[in-house]
Amino acid sequence: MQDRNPGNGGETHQQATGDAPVLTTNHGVPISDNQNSLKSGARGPTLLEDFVLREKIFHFDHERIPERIVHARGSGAHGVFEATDDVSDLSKAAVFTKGEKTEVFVRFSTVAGGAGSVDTPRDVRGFAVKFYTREGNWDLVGNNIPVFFIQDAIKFPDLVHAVKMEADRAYPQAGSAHDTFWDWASLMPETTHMLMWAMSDRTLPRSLRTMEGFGVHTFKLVNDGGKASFVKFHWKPVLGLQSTIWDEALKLQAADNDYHRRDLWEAIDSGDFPEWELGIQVFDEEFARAQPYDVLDATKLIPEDDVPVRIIGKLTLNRNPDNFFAETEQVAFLPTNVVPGIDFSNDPLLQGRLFSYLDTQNSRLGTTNFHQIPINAPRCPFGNFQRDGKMQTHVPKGRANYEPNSLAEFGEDGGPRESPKRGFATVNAATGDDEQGDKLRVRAELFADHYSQARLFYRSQDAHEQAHIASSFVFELSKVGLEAVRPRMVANLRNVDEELAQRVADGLAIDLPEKAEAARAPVDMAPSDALSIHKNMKATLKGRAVGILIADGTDAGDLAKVKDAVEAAGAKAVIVAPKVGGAKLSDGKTQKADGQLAGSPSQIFDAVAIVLSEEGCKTLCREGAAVQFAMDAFGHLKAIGANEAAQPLLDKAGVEADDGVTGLGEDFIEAAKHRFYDREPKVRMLA
Ligand code: HDE
Repeated sequence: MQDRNPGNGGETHQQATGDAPVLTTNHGVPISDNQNSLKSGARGPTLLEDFVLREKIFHFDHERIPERIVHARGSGAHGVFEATDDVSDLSKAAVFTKGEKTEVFVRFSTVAGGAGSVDTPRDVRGFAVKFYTREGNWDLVGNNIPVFFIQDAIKFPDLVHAVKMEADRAYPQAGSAHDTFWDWASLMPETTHMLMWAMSDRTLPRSLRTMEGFGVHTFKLVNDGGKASFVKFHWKPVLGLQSTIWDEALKLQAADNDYHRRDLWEAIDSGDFPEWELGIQVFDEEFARAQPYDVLDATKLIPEDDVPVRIIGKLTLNRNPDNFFAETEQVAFLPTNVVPGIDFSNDPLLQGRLFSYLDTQNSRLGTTNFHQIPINAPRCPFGNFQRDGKMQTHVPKGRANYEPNSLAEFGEDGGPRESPKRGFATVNAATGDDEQGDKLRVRAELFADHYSQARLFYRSQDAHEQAHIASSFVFELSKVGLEAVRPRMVANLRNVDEELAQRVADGLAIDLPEKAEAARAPVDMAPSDALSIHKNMKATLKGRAVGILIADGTDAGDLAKVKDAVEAAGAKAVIVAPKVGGAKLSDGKTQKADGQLAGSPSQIFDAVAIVLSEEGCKTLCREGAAVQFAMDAFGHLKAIGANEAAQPLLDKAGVEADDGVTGLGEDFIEAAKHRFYDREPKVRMLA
């Protein structure tokens, strides 16, 4: 008989792990050896009869399920939603009862990349919330941008095919800067408004915790009396808005593929729970009819200046998933999941979504019973006469699998019954979107205005944001190989803003093309501060991270002072040193590092402090990663606090004096709450 691997398997293993439960097969048979397959002789063939081996490999071979066709890359978290205002005059939904707490699961995502792609491409972010309400699940499946690329669901497959990696070459991954996307977008003027958002820093969020969320479509709220109002949903991050800039986002891709996933996980893990306020914009038919846009058109928003956002609740994410696959991967969001008190509008994009999401879960999760998977199952009691199907886990008792039945009269369980009083009833009140007419493949008249709100968005940005938008168009269109696409896109932009079009044309070094003919002449709308990131940032260090670069000889007192001040202001202080084991400080003690310099570049921080001795600075001036650390912090418009001895490193990195370059005192803590956009023309040519 051959020996087992010494120290592994069998009784010795069980003894070594104390009270650990016995490893079994999927069918409960105890396993004696999890290290060696069954062979005919030590050097002989493996035997087919080894059911332990076969089951293990069989299961492993099928571990992957099809990834989402869009939004494949995502990160999730559990939390709670608390209703904070009384809106019973607007909606009868229990989830909105003041004081009501509802369990939620949220999944954030990028759109274009595969499940393994990076967290920080220029891309729209998904913001999907499943509310497990006591009247069933409500899924608000939104994005971090309040409008969308297209107006009608029939164009969705074209959009997705155009933006994802090109069909023959399978690149680029997770990016829109390529031929097929811009070929298609430049032929589709209705994309223009969304393109303005996509080319802004909205698609480069600093953290999932510092971005807004939007339900996008117009929905309806319905009160107890059956009265319906139109509504748009908004998520406002308590930390305020915060975005990176393009060069930083590019470098983040190299520094940390999982930048957003890690940030979300670590924030929750450390008890720094991410929070958003839920807001609503409510309006009626009369308002809707008076606007120069159609409220059923998902390429249009409702300016907050016209209909202010009313805050009605708070979302807190307070628990990381126990298992990524079981929860974040298997969660199935359905825009069809509404509850009594919330209803759809006739937005033709929303109407298409109502089919797509249910359908896709069957191919993704492989069964119509996906609602039984724990992350998808309602937390309230649920039951009906749907039966059987693949992976059925419920065991319904009795004969009642049809309705009506009179089995209860014979002492049997007759099963559940419909409830006209409590049940969901589609709202039938006139709300301005329930028109009917001939069967036509058309769009409503105002849908033809593709430029007014794109103009509104551009003109609502500050000068720095406008420069970023123009530069993003230049960057993306410069990646396009089909040259005719560039002037075609600029021709559309002339309808948005002549100055923007000229900047993009100059950036591409092309002549300004003829203006594209607009299907409907754009109108001027009053600029809105709510559309700008810069006007909605908060001067705070809460939720942010400050990197503190040290080396051998760093003054222990100086380091302690800056670290304490950063932490007192609510930020995470992350010590970076050339060696992860730490640096020897002036007091002879070793200070451990949280990150090694080469793996902790300054782009992963919101601000940096550099605390060096003269000797330490001399050494770091010969270390490219240290010079780059300071150079990138400066280039990414961040605050840099440094002591005098660190000056040679700043000089070598080309750091110039400005309001964002400070000593290590209070002035640094103040500066670290900001980005220094005025610095940008010094460090890069923008369009
Ligand atoms: Fe989606 N979308 N979508 N979408 N979408 C999916 O559903 C679809 C649209 C959004 O974290 C898919 O379960 C169509 C708008 C998010 O699991 C799929 C149309 C908005 C997520 C699908 C749209 C979204 C998805 C892929 C045009 C913002 C990720 C896997 C009619 C309001 C949810 C899945 C998660 C996912 C279809 C347009 C947001 C294929 C047909 C507009 C956040 O069903």
